[in-house]
Amino acid sequence: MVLFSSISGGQLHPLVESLASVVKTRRGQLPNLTSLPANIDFMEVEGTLEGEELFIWNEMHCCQGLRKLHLEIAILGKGLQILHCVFFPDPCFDLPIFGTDVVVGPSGVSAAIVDISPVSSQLSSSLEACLMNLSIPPFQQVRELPAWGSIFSPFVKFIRPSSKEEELHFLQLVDDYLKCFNSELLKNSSESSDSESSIKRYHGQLNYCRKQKSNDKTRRLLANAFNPVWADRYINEVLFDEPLGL
Ligand code: BLA
Repeated sequence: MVLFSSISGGQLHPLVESLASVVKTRRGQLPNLTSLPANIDFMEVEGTLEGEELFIWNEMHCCQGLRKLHLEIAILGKGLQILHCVFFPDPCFDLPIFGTDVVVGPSGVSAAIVDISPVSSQLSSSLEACLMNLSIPPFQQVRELPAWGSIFSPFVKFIRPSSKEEELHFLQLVDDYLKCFNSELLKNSSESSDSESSIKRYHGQLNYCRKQKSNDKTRRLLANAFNPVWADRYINEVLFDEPLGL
């Protein structure tokens, strides 16, 4: 975190800072939370893009029911900040994938997305009921999902917040989604790895990872800041590594 202040002039965008804190608080409520051993190559990364310094900072955990909880903040000079967070389930548990991504450019937040994405045909009825009960604020600028966005659930929110108030509404929404996700996790238990449903969820998670990897905007930014080979390794090994075979 020390490096952040030297690179970004000490200024994390308030939405990035508050979102990281929401994720950390909800993450801290999960059972048997443990840090994953750091891959030193990748946990803290520095590069340059068009003369500006790029810094990436990662946290990786696992807990009961989740094979990987990833929280990342990337800062490019004064112009660009990204918060990226995905909770990947252990396919033996009947759990979906939680994901949120916020991209802040020179003129403010350009993209804010949150979803609880199914890894089998649909979300469980208890999770659907929880999400359906939330009050969804009326965001003014709803963005269109790219073609690979078919992995997201009907509850996906992809917006460009048009005011500080909408940024706070988005923050509240992420917290609400995490609350639903956590309560689903707490009542879940493991099924055998050779059960038909575990195998289906494994393939569902594989599909999620492969579709996310086709997001050219992420790849382009990383390839420009570092190089294309490094970008592919980072995407395959850190951002969207595939679950180990069952
Ligand atoms: C878009 N992702 C983007 C954009 C950039 C990145 C620069 C374009 C912003 C815009 O269109 O306004 C870059 N995102 C990154 C980088 C990282 C990152 C470099 O996370 C990490 C180092 N992306 C995710 C996850 C989701 C996601 C978990 O990583 C959703 C849960 C979604 N990002 C997502 C979507 C877009 C996007 C849907 C818009 C893509 C498009 O419009 O084509």
